[in-house]
Amino acid sequence: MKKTILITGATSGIGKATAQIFARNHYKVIICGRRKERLTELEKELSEYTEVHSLAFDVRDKNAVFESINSLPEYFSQIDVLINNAGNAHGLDPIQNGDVEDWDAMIDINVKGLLYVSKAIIPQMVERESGHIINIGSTAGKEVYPNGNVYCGSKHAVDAITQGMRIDLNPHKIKISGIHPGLVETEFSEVRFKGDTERASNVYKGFDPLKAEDIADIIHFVVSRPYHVNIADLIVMSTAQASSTIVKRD
Ligand code: NDP
Ligand code: 8X3
Repeated sequence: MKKTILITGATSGIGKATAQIFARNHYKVIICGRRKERLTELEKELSEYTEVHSLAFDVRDKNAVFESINSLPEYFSQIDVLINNAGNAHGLDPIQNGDVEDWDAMIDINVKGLLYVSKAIIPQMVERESGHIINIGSTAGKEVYPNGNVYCGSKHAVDAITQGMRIDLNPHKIKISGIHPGLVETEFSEVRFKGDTERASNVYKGFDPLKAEDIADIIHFVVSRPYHVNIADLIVMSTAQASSTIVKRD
């Protein structure tokens, strides 16, 4: 029987590449994000390989999260794998200059959004005593870099929540994995720098950054291990990167 995967943040970057690899590997795929036109386009593309269902909601909107997930047609309602990927950085400022709206966005999306989506799906996994949840953290969840303050805090929270999930869901036979990428060239920096494409592209200049497909490939590897193998925690960086701030550029 085909397994079903739900991916948040599938309209771009890591989430989109993850939807593509799982569709090609014949999972039923539920793609989520706010941008409906992108979901429609991706649904069309992936439908060549498998059955696809789109859910448009903002992970910050608790009611929308529960209503959307509870409204899934029966064919898609058993979720075997959840990829909590939706998230972004907003701003890169010293704490004293930080924008409170940016802080709200990062905590509400990266932390609370992840919790809402998990809360909507975990009960069915507990009932079935099976399932796999992968939380996309970051190297920013393993170390703190200058001006990263609240984004790093949000990803440290994801790391702690991932560990907590693993402990609490262990008796229920549910696998929990944390994947922590370094610099991946996606729309991430465009969002962080509020559409300043030049500043965004400079982040990835002079070295070979990770691509969304590199992370998607690793997510697929983690999910496709036999039941007794759980890759609990994984840090992935470009070879040019030694830490958040040490990158060998040309
Ligand atoms: P992108 O900006 O390319 O993708 C972000 C995705 O998150 C989009 O699909 C976006 O969809 C979705 N999203 C953002 N806000 C919301 C919201 N409020 N409600 C629902 N969906 C939302 O970035 P990446 O692919 O790089 O980022 C994916 C994850 O990887 C994030 O958690 C990020 O923190 C993490 N990460 C990224 C790294 C990088 O260097 N790129 C490195 C380490 C971790 P839409 O706008 O349509 O809602
Ligand atoms: C994204 C990686 O270093 O830009 O989480 O914070 S970094």
